[in-house]
Amino acid sequence: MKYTVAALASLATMVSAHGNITSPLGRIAGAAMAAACGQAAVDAVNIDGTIPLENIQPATADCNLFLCRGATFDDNVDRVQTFTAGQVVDFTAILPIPHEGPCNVSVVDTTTNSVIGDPLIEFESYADEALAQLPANNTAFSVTIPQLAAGQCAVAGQCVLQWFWFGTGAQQTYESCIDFVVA
Ligand SMILES: [Cu+2]
Repeated sequence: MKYTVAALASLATMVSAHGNITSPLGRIAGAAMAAACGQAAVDAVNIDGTIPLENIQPATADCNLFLCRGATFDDNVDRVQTFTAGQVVDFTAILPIPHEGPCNVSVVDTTTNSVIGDPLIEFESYADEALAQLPANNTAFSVTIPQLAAGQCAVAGQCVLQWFWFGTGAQQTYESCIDFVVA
């Protein structure tokens, strides 16, 4: 796809970072996402990995932005991490443009896009731009891998740890996913 000058200019205005998880290694956008969401969506995410899903125009009905901001397992089969129940997993977030709102990290069943169990960590008020400085745990926090039912999250692609943040005032939704299996 060739971009017009106007399209490039509109892409450029989207380069205004908001937030993302930088560790553990998260899902990235690739060919499978491009097939469902369009190459422009992949390009937008690759230009600015911190954009909210509202900034992405899905190309087809198969583009599910409300799971991992459209990033798919097929593009991330070599990024699956193995955790054990009780393991403490450290997260690092970047929040260049904070927006106050709720945030959580949950185990999500990717087949049904449903949360398994309780959130592993939950913030009622996250990334509050009214604060002079964000609490340290907004950008560095840990979760503990829960004891799951037998067979749950045992197969790669079945489950992700999803960081979900909604900026209430900005009306922007952020999602980062880590593919994992429980050993
Ligand atoms: Cu934002």
